[in-house]
Amino acid sequence: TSRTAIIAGNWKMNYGPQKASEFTMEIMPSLGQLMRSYPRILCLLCPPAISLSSVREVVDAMPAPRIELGAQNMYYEEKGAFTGEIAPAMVKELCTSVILGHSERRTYFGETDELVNKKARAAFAHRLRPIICIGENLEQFESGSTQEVIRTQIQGSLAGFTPEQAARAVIAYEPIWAIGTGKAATAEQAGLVVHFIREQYSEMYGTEAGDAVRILYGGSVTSENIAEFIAHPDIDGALVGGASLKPDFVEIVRKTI
Ligand code: G2H
Repeated sequence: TSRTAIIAGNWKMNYGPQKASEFTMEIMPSLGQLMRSYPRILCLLCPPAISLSSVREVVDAMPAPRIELGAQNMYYEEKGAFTGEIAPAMVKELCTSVILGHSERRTYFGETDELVNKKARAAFAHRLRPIICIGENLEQFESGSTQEVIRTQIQGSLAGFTPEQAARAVIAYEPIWAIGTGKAATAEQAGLVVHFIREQYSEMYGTEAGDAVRILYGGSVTSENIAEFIAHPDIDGALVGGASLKPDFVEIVRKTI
């Protein structure tokens, strides 16, 4: 395919400014070398919002191509009385991308498809790349309603995009039962759902957008299993949680290229 791979490290609520800076310094030499050697991959570091500046400083000081920053969340309003939130323009100062609707946001903070959709529209308005997370939980998986759940999430979270916007968005398919559990989906399982997502996408936004959109797998990805996922023609990369906090993250990038 002509799609460039993406490996995104979602640090979740780990590493404050100091530790984030140290860890970035630790991985940048080997990560930078990989990125200089292989042009067809994009790497995203997504630390907690409070650590974005310190990671930005290290990345700027050790320049390497296509290593970009992403936020883990943001609000959709421009500014004002929204205590505790960060605005799209603030994210844009340091980041190219923003993770939206992660299952942890949906589960612990009540985010709905409607809210995720508002945030995604705000991301486009500020030329940020939204990484929109979808995925079924264990009960839905076991009752065989995965496709139905996925279809509803896609239609809700991605409603009203132009085909150009739709093509620029990134989708992360994260089966909730595989998140942080050490129990990754098989590449075959994940590949089937990712293929289904691409079909839905084509129906909504045309085959061009369906071909162009990058779809990532997320859920207990490590350097041990990344190759299987990448081998699937519909899977374009990974959203990595736990393993993105260790030098193993560089190994994941290495095995993607
Ligand atoms: C899924 C993933 C990253 P982990 O949440 O978003 O985390 O790799 O720890 O399962």
